[in-house]
Amino acid sequence: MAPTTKYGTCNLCEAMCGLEITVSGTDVVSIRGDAADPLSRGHICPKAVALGDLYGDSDRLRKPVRRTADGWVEIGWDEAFDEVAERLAETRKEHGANAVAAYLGNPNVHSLGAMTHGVGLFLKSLGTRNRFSATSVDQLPHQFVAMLMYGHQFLLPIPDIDRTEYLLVLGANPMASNGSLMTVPDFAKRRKELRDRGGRMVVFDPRRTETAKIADEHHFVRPGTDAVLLLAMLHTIFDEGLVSSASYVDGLAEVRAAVADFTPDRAASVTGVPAGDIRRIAREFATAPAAACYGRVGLSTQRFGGVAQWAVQLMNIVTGNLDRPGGTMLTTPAVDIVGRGVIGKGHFDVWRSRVRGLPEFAGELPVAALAEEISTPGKGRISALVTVAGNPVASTPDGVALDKALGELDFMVAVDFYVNETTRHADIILPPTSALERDHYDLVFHALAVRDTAKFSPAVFAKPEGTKHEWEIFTEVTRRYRRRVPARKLAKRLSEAFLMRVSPTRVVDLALRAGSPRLSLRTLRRNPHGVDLGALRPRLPKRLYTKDKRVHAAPAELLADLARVRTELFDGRRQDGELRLIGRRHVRDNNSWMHNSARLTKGRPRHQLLIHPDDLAERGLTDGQTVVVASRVGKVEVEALATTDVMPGVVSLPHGFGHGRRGGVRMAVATELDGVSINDLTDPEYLDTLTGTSALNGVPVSVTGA
Ligand SMILES: Nc1nc2c(c(=O)[nH]1)N[C@H]1C(S)=C(S)[C@@H](COP(=O)(O)OP(=O)(O)OC[C@H]3O[C@@H](n4cnc5c(=O)[nH]c(N)nc54)[C@H](O)[C@@H]3O)O[C@H]1N2
Ligand SMILES: Nc1nc2c(c(=O)[nH]1)N[C@H]1C(S)=C(S)[C@@H](COP(=O)(O)OP(=O)(O)OC[C@H]3O[C@@H](n4cnc5c(=O)[nH]c(N)nc54)[C@H](O)[C@@H]3O)O[C@H]1N2
Ligand code: SF4
Ligand SMILES: [Mo]
Repeated sequence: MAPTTKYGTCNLCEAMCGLEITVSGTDVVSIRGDAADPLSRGHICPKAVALGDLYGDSDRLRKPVRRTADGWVEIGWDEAFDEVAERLAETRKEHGANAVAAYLGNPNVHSLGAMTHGVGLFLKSLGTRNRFSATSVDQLPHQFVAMLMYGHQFLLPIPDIDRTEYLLVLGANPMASNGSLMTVPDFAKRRKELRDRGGRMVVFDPRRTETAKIADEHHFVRPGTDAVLLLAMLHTIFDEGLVSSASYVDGLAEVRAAVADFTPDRAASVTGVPAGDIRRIAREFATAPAAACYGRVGLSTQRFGGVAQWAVQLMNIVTGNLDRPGGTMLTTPAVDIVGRGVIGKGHFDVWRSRVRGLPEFAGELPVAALAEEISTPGKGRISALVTVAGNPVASTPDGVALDKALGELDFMVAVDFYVNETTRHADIILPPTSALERDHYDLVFHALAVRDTAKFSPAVFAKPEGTKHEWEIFTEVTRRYRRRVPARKLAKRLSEAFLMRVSPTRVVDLALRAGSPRLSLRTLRRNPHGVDLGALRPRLPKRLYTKDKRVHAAPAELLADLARVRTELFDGRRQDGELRLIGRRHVRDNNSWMHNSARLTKGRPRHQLLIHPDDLAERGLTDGQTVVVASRVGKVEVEALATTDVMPGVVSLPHGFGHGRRGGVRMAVATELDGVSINDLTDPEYLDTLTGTSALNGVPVSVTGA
């Protein structure tokens, strides 16, 4: 068949790269970057090509399967839908709505149908307070702080990287991740443009990362101490009279008082960063023509994630960089998920988890509580679980305990196309089509991008016979479930009846037509590379969702949490020989789930424990040997790799390895890969206790010979 060219969007990470895909019949011939995409400008990373591998993967499920004593058996969709609806409704009838729990993984936000019909329709029908997601092992502190300061959990200021003169990066590695809560395809090129216009990039990270290596300055910082580092920078900015903040900001006097004892000298002993550097960088940041402070996963998934993200916002606010070109800015997306109420403002601690009493945020409980909510008997116990695009056994703390807990469920259904560490426990798996087989519009990441654009990408391939899209799966399960649950128990929202009748693509069309600028699917279909809506523009104070339309710089919850920072970091003593575990990402890995592509996994192994040579020597260990890494909850054996790229006292393992260690995972390439799961070491009790976010970084561990 003659090859044809199609244009698409990669949905694997947040960068939304434009793709030029050559296809022949139902085969992918090649995948390249789309040079005409106004946001990604031709950039792709190696994972884009693996979208073709995912599409062709023979381990990828296309039909529903049931787990039986003799293994997995394919069943018909009708039978699968009925059984799932019946078992969920039955559990609700017998034990109440909260006995059915749901866990939503990261790919939900990358899938249009999962957003509209999964989150928007199915989940609401379940009416459970036992909702969990990857949010509490990721960006929860960002949303928590945005809710308190700006009045809406999704008013997340984005670094205006294309115009900044000073980019201060903490706990993020965009050279590997391609940016997060900062959709920034081609970080390397934008970094180069920053340098070419005379700007600087400064990175704080316990590892000399790929991003650190192309920075003007990189400083090691002890894991979990960034809050103190940033508060000391704020101290300096107040101290030296460098504050210049907008008129709509309240609470700066309280902030000033609160940071008074966070002196650079004190911070130096806590963080390992010299006081002179803290003062100098604070000064440079405050006096740059335009500067943006950005902190990501390394800051949010640590003991003081809430305070650290608050301090990031304050850095931008007190220096007048919030809402300024080249500072941090809000987006103006064509589909305004904030303005249209698709994502609510957020709420906190309206209910708590049953066993440990952890607070909900925006309707979700911390996933660190999931295993105990299943394993602890009593009224209100979770006995049925729905997972959608999630692999919590590999991706949330204490995978061993969760793995065991999943085995104790009465019923589990997974909407997923792989049998992996988590879904192997499901009674039924409902597999959706893969990315190249479905329409795509990015509802979430357009709202987090460094430039306003809009793009609709129709499915590259027609849906193969006998397969279902995610939204079709959710519509069918919801229909059959609602039939089995008394109507008075179900939410009666107009939107739900409406969603039962329309496709996600139609939803996008309607939303585009209601937006500003007024677009439509027709316009976007005519512009397959995407429409450029321009650089980010000032939106404040109008865009604020606080009742008084003012920025609240000093929320009481965050001020109060400083007591915990002081107790643990000022007064706490580091133990001799103690090591702190941090994670890492690589451009060829994607959380825990893209390891079945031989193209991505081949080459130099990247599963090892990174450790400083001095720390190895101190323990009488040698480079390359197998070591035992132990934490409060678990133990793994893995090869050590000596490197001065990690700071002394810090060790690093990548997230999402170890697929072959548990048995029952049906991913032929992935299970052959060496490595262990870092989350067999992370601790469900090691939290940012303010927000309930797991502290996956900075976990105390020991390393000994095997
Ligand atoms: N120690 C440590 N742990 C971490 C992290 C860390 O840095 N260190 N990072 C955390 C972060 S930031 C995140 S976001 C979480 C991720 O945590 P999860 O989202 O729970 O895990 P993933 O590994 O992303 O698994 C995604 C699952 O979705 C399935 N899937 C992929 N695409 C689709 C699709 O289109 N539809 C459906 N229905 N299923 C699909 C895959 O088969 C896989 O089962 O992990 C967190 N865990
Ligand atoms: N290739 C690839 N891209 C991805 C993903 C992937 O798995 N692979 N995952 C996607 C997802 S779900 C997300 S959320 C984003 C995450 O995007 P990023 O946040 O950019 O990702 P990480 O590489 O985890 O960067 C976190 C950095 O924090 C550092 N760190 C750890 N602890 C601390 C600390 O206490 N203080 C400081 N200052 N730094 C610390 C780590 O060394 C690491 O370099 O990436 C997305 N993009
Ligand atoms: S950076 Fe890579 S994985 Fe991310 S969207 Fe672009 S091509 Fe896809
Ligand atoms: Mo994430």
